[in-house]
Amino acid sequence: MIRTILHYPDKRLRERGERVEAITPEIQQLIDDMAETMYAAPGVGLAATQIGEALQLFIVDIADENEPSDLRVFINPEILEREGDITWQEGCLSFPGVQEEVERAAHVRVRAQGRDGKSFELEAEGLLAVAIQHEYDHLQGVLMIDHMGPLKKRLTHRKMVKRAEEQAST
Ligand code: GNR
Ligand code: NI
Repeated sequence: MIRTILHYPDKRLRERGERVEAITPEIQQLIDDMAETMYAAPGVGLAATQIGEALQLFIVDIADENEPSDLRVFINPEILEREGDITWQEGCLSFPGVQEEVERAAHVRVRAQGRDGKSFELEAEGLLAVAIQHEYDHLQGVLMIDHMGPLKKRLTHRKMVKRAEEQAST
């Protein structure tokens, strides 16, 4: 089922995800819903907190449209190492129409559990590293607007509030 993606300034985007204690059929269903929602959007990643599920769970797929899909599931993720710097023009499904350069670590090592509950470690760079850090932020209630300078931040905040007000009145 495609789920509704929350848009800033929805307060639920500021919630921290709670640890997933067991990979139940409900969690498996949630992962399926998240994948369907991400591919429909389309996006390269989606965090559970973006659909109002305050859990430590995100998915990423950075495969090109003309490549086979490459879904990666991260449950209870930990970033073990960050190295170097990279600036990437980021978007976020919770900030439609907003694009901004964000500085991140160029290289990360992450540990998480996969869909089967098995722990794995992964080293990532480029877009995969950027997407992992972007999604990891979501699980802490941290959003791309928090990485912006004060001017851009105010402008983006106003734009998003205005849009939410317009949508509430239609
Ligand atoms: O679809 C998305 N694209 C993207 C581009 C650059 C850096 C990060 C991202 S993640 C974003 C989807 C999203 O909002 N995930 O939380
Ligand atoms: Ni996002």
